[in-house]
Amino acid sequence: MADRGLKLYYSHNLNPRVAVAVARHLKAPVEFTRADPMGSDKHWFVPINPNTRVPVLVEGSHSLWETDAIAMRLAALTTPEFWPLEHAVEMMRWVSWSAHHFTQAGGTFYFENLIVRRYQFRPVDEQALLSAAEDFATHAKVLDDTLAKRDWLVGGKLSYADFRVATALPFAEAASIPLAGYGNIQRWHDRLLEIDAWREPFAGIA
Ligand SMILES: N[C@@H](CCC(=O)N[C@@H](CS)C(=O)NCC(=O)O)C(=O)O
Repeated sequence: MADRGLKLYYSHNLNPRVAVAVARHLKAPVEFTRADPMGSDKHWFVPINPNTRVPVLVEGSHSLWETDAIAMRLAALTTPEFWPLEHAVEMMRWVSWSAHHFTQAGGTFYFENLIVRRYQFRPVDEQALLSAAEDFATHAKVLDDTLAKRDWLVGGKLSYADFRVATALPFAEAASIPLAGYGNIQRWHDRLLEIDAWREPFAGIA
């Protein structure tokens, strides 16, 4: 693939972690640039992402934000089977379910137990954690039951759906995400952790 001057802005948080893992797994020819979009880089970040969030994929004069859109673009450029268009509806189902249910719940543990505790800009919201625990239990059962019957979520092989649904799981231990008892999820995530790009997306970069 010709060098398109792709630049991926990232931090080590949940969503940019997924985008970096995708880029590395697909061996996309991106230049990785660590950024602090809500802090020291805010003044120049707004034009490339008015939401002041990472990840952002800059391609020439075009900037693309949202992890899912970036993953779709990188797959289209390098490895279309990672976002299989013949399974577009199933892909959409799991990407949406991750955002609205499973990673929504897991992300609350990440935010309250890691980010809020680290930066101490407010007390930990214990009510939010209780509510997330309830949601997590509901949705983890759905995923665990699904994974009882298959190794990967869509089309019988690894795809972006697996990366996206697993967004919060690399932080499960540190963020106290209540994964115990979901053996199928744990075995599936162990399979993901065998992939270098998923296990160590930031190896060798800032
Ligand atoms: N919906 C966006 C969410 C992006 C987002 O919330 N990014 C957070 C990290 S998870 C961020 O930029 N936080 C500031 C930082 O990491 O420096 C996506 O899926 O890409």
